[in-house]
Amino acid sequence: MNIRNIAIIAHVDHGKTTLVDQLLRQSGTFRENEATAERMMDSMDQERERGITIEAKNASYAWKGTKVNIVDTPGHADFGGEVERILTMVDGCLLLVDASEGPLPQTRFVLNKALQHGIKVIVVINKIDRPDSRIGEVENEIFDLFIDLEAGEDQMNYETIYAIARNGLATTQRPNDHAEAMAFKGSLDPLFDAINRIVPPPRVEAEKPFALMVSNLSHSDFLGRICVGRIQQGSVKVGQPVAILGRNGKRTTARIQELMTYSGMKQIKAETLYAGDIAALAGVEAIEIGDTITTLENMTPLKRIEVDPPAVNMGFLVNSSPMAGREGKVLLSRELMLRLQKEALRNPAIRVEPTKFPDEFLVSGRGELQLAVIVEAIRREGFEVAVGKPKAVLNTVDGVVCEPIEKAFIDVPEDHFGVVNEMLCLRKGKMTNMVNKGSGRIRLDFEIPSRGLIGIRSHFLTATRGTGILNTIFHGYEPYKGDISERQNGAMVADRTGDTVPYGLFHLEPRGQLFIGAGTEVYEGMVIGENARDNDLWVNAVRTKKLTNMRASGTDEATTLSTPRLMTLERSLEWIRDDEIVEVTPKNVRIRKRKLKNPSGSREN
Ligand SMILES: Nc1nc2c(ncn2[C@@H]2O[C@H](COP(=O)(O)OP(=O)(O)OP(=O)(O)O)[C@@H](O)[C@H]2O)c(=O)[nH]1
Ligand SMILES: [Mg+2]
Repeated sequence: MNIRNIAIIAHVDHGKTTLVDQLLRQSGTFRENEATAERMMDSMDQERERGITIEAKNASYAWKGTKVNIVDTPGHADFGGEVERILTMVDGCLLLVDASEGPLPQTRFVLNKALQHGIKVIVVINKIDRPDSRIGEVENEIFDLFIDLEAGEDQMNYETIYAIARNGLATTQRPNDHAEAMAFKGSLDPLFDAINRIVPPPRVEAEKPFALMVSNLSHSDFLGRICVGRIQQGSVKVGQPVAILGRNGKRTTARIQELMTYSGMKQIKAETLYAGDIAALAGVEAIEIGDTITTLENMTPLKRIEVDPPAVNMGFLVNSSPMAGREGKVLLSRELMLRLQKEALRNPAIRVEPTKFPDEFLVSGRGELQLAVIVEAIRREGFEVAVGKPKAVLNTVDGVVCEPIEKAFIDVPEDHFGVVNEMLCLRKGKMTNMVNKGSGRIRLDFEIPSRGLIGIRSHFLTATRGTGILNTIFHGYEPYKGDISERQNGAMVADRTGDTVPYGLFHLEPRGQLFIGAGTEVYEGMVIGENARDNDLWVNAVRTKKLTNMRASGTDEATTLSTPRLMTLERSLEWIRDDEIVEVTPKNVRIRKRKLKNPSGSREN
């Protein structure tokens, strides 16, 4: 059988999932009633809600007698580790670039990885329907990017396709202007043909003993762990005994229970699979991404995948709040550890370590979003957990303490330059370049510690009224840049347990910004707002009006409260200090002091 294996890579939001969707549809992969939702590949709840792809996913379609395995990858920088391991399965990739935004940091990152792996690249300039598209310029920028990344002569001879993924259109002819792009009619046929023609068949060794490197792991309730990878050598049969070659020469054995291949978005059973195809296999439980599955005789593992080191970590704790267990099941120390280890097994960019406290584990990942996604997943499974402040992962190089630095690429209207510059400088950012595009917008490049970026996105959007664009990418380790001033304000903390009432909260409003409204159950040590001053303020949030036998003369005090500030998981993680943690249950996100007792012991009346 003719096979092609491709990945689809790009900066976040440039239209990868939309294009995969259309490729599957137009190749007749879905039956009539199957293709219901848009962007079917973004099948996880969190992906649908956040509108971004979080996990890479496999699918396949057939075109003119060739089976094309296609992997959709996430574009967000926090999930870059996924892209890297996916590239080990493919021989070609579609590099999608937005016709208006042009190549952005993640475009650079993924193209660099593709070039390093020697993968054939097809450039797809997408969204040519955008009124602000600038196709010619974007083409030049892509060309410069290839040069800059030192692409080889062969790699420089890439072909370019122009597309409107959303409408399922592709052409090899560059539209001369926007009107021409809009008048364009057709289908994705030129892209289908280009893939079959340009992407080489899998570079595999069919005569050698069976070997597959695990590029992805998933789980099925029926089959248990499922390993996904490309068969690099030989062939494999159901029932075959295999050896697993792990890290540091570790070797175990197992038997293949089930063998599957991709057909559309589904996995279908197969008896035998051959070199070149992407296989999903069950029966091997103890395995890590990067391990080689091979015959019992073969002792040579395939080259392991290495990914960029984690930049951010945070503590995951057993939920010990007074309300623990009321809204979900509390994960006990051992259960929490197993749950986190499962995450690390699926994702080589995640690391889990014990801490000096038995109830707390340190989880490291590429960025805060990646960690927040894990917290969110745990809570959706019905569990409770608590998490500490995200921090940069430090690294000692030649006796010097170093921290991860990111490059931040910013595009803002001129009049927001001041606020944005100040925001980044306060967070220890250093401007390395500034270009005035002459269009009323400027481009700024910064180098900034990863920890300076924690939570910056929401502030950035507010400061630029939603008009700014901020992209970041890992740059390297540099000596520690010194303390970044934390939150200036103290917390407002409940000094006793009870239900909040409008009367009690009304008296607290002048003293800061509340996070909760009336009728909320609070406990001693729970943070209910931000103090206007820099110290922590322990308050009585459940105070009720003293009853007297005298009738209040005339007007009662009006108790209309202003809207509390909604503290989502992400906002809370950014807001908290070291002595605070976030309690996450399936129903609520609460901020609390690590130590619940008021240190001064005094109570407000
Ligand atoms: N105007 C226009 N919008 C498009 C086109 N293709 C995709 N989009 C829109 O771009 C947005 C992002 O599309 P996705 O397919 O989710 O992008 P993605 O690259 O998969 O994003 P991540 O997986 O999060 O990196 C969606 O709102 C799409 O509707 C296009 O050709 N033209
Ligand atoms: Mg996507």
